[in-house]
Amino acid sequence: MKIKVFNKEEPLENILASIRNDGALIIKDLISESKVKKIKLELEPYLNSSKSGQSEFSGFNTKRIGALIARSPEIRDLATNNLIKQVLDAFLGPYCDDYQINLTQAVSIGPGEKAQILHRDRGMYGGYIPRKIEPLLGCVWAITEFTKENGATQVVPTSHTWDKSREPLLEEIAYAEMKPGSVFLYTGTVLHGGGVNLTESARLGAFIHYSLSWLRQQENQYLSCPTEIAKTLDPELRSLMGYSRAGYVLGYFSSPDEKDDLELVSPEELFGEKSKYDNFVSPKELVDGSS
Ligand SMILES: O=C(O)CCC(=O)C(=O)O
Ligand SMILES: [Fe+2]
Repeated sequence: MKIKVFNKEEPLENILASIRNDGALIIKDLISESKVKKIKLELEPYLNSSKSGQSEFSGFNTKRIGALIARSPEIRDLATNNLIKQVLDAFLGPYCDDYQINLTQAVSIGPGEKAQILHRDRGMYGGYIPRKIEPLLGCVWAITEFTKENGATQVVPTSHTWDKSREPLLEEIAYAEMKPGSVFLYTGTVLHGGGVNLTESARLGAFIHYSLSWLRQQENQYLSCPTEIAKTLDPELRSLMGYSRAGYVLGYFSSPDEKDDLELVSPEELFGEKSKYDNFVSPKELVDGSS
């Protein structure tokens, strides 16, 4: 099977049809080569000082680092890319009032790495979410080239519609082969996994995953990017990271310091902003909105 590859000028409805039908797609050249080089330079010190994985799932020859928003200023505008947001609005929008960043992770698959077991990322929620709800969309930004030989993500198009017990045939597995600056999008339900790396150099991808904002985030954004850094960020990005109220009550806080006079308020107040939900829900809407 093959993954569909689109230019960034492709009409949105074709991109959406492909994510809905196949569960995965590639958008070519969404960021420039010079931007990719800058991201690589920002990530390198952290990758150089990190150890390889300690489990079969993480990969014994694979390095993973998080906190990409805090560590890589060049990555920040990838998280709020307009085209990606349009896809998220249409794809996750039906299941939530808002979506959020679920994780940021650079994955460097080193020489000699074996193929990762094919899995559905929604598995982290332990089967509590019915299939009719799609909880996640993953974006993998290629920082090096992705080839079948160097560990390009394996993905099984259409497997998001399969029964959980169905296993793919070899010829049903596709590979997210792409040049640096392209991005691979895949749903939380499609089968995928890191590829085998038979080459002498590492395959590097910057993962930004999004989830429904009523779900627990996989990477704790408040610890990975504490308030001192968050206050320097673009408000839209900060809100996507979870420094925002999600709906009527989710995510409010009180300051532990009584001098602050912040009691049951939206995180936005920390940064002198208002939550879009401040005047949003009438008592009737609240009652009607329950499932
Ligand atoms: O590195 C990759 O291409 C995929 C990694 C992955 O799917 C995971 O770690 O959950
Ligand atoms: Fe995965």
